[in-house]
Amino acid sequence: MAKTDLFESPDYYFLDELLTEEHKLVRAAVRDFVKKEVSPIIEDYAQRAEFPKHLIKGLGEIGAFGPTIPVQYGGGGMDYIAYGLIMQEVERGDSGIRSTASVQGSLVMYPIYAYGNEAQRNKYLPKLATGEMMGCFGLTEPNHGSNPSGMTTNYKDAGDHVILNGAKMWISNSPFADIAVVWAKNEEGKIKGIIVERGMEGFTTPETHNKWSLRASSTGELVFDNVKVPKENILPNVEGLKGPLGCLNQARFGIAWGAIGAAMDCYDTALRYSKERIQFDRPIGGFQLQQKKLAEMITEITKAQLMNWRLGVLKSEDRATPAQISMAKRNSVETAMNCAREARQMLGGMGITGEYPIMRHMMNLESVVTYEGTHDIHLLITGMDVTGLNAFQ
Ligand code: TGC
Ligand code: FAD
Repeated sequence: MAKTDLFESPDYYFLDELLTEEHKLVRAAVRDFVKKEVSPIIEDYAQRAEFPKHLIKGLGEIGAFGPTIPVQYGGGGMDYIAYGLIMQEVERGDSGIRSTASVQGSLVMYPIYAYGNEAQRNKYLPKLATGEMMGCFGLTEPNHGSNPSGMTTNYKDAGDHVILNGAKMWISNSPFADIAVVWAKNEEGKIKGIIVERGMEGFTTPETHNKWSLRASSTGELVFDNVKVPKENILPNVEGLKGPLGCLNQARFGIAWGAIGAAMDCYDTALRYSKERIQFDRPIGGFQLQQKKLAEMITEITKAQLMNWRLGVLKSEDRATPAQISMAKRNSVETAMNCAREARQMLGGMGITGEYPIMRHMMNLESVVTYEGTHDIHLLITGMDVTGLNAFQ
């Protein structure tokens, strides 16, 4: 049976007063979409471990794909607060759906926009913005996750095209993506971005099964067996690891906002439940131990909302540093995981069922804390930033 989504957004420090009318309109449209299209179906799709492909068109219509990409290429031309709000609302529905939007906007459209030429921008961006074309991002390899600089995927010059070999794994959307932005080494060992299209001979995308997390998101591999890729598909304007890491700045920013969306949903669900569930002849919300959980949740959510808002302002002014983004990604995911655990306990046995969204959020967050740089990697990025000493070398 389709579920009614009763979500009410917590805003303890009146952060709405810092938003423009456009921000609120964008947020309202996404919230409405999530309530009507995502919440009623997401539990069933997650249980079946299936990505709800029919949502793609609607995600394009609400501007979830490439909100900050200029309008002339089909993007939303919006600022980073608007982008953050979109990710917050989408992940409030499900982290897997936000993953699809993050990958499409930040990891596929952004590199084509930032590092591509005009022909590449015009060929791909408008279709990616509507969802008519879907993309994925291949950086991680079986033997190179946290240390992508060691990647072995490579291409060799062969006249008007290159020959690509190697494999990527843990790639969101790969099983159904039309194109993949792949990071590979050239013959000089320099990392370059290259657009690989479905249908190119020797290119396959096997799906990864048996995930307990992000079950409503499709994850797979990218396998390149002597794939002939035209040279015109190489992104000309970046070289080195700063190419893919530059994309990750965009996506990690979206996760910082998105994870707090999941936290807000857990808090809101637990708050409502605590007022309705009667034990010992009174609502459990009247017990001090339950109030402690709620008070700590809303405190941490509010701190993270403030951090995200400030980061959004800095990002819109092009002043946010990668280390500031790392701090927010790490803080938001930790906050969300703690909220999910506490909220789940507050629902007692009901907390482990699909009647409520909390367990699904909790399981999803186990991926969110790992991808786009693990919790420990982001801690080390902060450590390096404040000490000036690099723990990676
Ligand atoms: P390092 O020597 O520090 O840096 C190499 C070059 O990159 C530059 N750089 C950055 N540029 C832009 N943005 C950043 N955030 C940057 N961080 C570093 C740096 O200045 C240098 O430039 P240059 O010009 O001197 O060459 O690199 P390292 O090899 O020591 O590695 C550093 C480390 C560990 C922090 C980095 O590699 C890292 O972040 N590792 C984590 C890997 C990761 O996040 N993978 C994510 C894969 S994609 C994904 O998970 C998508 S999930 C999507 C979804 O479903 O939502
Ligand atoms: P490892 O790098 O092997 O790390 C294992 C453990 O060692 C971690 O706890 C890590 O923190 C720790 N560790 C590693 N190095 C250090 C160090 N120097 N100091 C201290 N501790 C360290 N990748 C893509 O390219 N595209 C995608 O679309 C994508 N989607 C994903 C979707 C899902 C569902 C998942 C789970 C992953 C996805 N990833 C994607 C991959 C993701 O980015 C990697 O899983 C992540 O970067 C970690 O790499 P790893 O899994 O190889 O772990």
